Amino acid sequence: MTNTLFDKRLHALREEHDRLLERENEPLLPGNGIYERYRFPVLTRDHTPLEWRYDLSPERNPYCMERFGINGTFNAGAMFHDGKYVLAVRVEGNDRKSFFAIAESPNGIDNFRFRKYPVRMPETGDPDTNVYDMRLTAHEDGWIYGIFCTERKDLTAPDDLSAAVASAGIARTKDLERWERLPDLKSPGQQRNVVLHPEFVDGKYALYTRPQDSFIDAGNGGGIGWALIDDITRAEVGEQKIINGRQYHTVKEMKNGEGPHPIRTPRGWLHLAHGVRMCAAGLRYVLYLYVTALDDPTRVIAEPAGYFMAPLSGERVGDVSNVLFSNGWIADPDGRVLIYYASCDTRMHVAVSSVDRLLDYCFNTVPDGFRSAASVETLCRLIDSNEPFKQR
Ligand code: M1P
Repeated sequence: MTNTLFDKRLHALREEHDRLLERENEPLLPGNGIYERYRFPVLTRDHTPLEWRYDLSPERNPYCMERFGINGTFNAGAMFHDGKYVLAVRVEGNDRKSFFAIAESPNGIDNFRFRKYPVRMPETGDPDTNVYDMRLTAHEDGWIYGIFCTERKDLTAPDDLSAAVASAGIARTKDLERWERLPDLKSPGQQRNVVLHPEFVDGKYALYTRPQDSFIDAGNGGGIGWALIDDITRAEVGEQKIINGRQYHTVKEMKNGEGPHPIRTPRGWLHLAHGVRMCAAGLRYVLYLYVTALDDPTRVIAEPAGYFMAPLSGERVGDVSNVLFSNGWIADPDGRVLIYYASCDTRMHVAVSSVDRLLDYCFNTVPDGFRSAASVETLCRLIDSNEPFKQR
């Protein structure tokens, strides 16, 4: 017997899904000159394949209803691989569990499609409760590494059902399909936002870390740390140096964390990070840039004041409001930079810039003066220097 309801619904779902996946994206002009945001999110939960969400048998699913709900697609690692722009997306189900799935696009700005299956990430002897926020690094050792947060129940607080422990999971692959799980990073405290530097430093692997006192709180120290690792197959943080700290009355007063691995440029390592501050509405996550020296990736040589990107308009609404987060960007050989950022732990967007523009921004934006009067002086200097050009 035919099931008209089922057929009608499936037809409508397929049409809508195809339309969404094929929709062309467009830059929002004129923008701020530093980067161009694009009009449409590049990935939402509606982009996930219908085969993931629906049982397509009219007998088993006569109402054609969702059987596996997807809550969000966000915080994606990124790289160019095999001729495609690839995102290692944090997909979160309605059950709150996150997992990774690879989505690919021919141009990096639209037409992203998920591979047939999500990533089957091997577990360690101590199974992860939740995994998320993978940073991809094509390391000079020849492997592609995925470093991500693995979260488990805090067994020292059995009665506190929200007490958790965050550590860095480490996996590697050659094809983004088959993953070899390595032991988790051993660290004196909790860790999130751990990122592998793409080159050896003094013959060692180098990690950007984010030591934290508890699951949410960065604690008293905090900041973006740096640790050298002898053996990535048994990675252990020994000495940890804070290279980009938190600071009172800045966008990173509460905490910060490295985004994707930095891009090597002629003027230094270009870093993208997130900064968090507290306000009446709760935590506010924004993105900022800084540059470190080529001969010493731990030495900051430029850091513009304030944020580079903050949530705007529709980006402000989502599961965890007031959040921009980025753990993926791609630098094309011609200098174009695609910045993949997530809004409100819900969806993925792209903004486009170039290495030249981002360096211009970093070296020519005045650093934070830490006082209102210093900001006013910066502004007045700009107004004065604009005097001769007012009629242009
Ligand atoms: O909810 C905002 C972000 O919170 C965490 O980031 P951080 O460790 O810097 O506080 C992460 O859980 C991240 O996934 C999330 O987007």
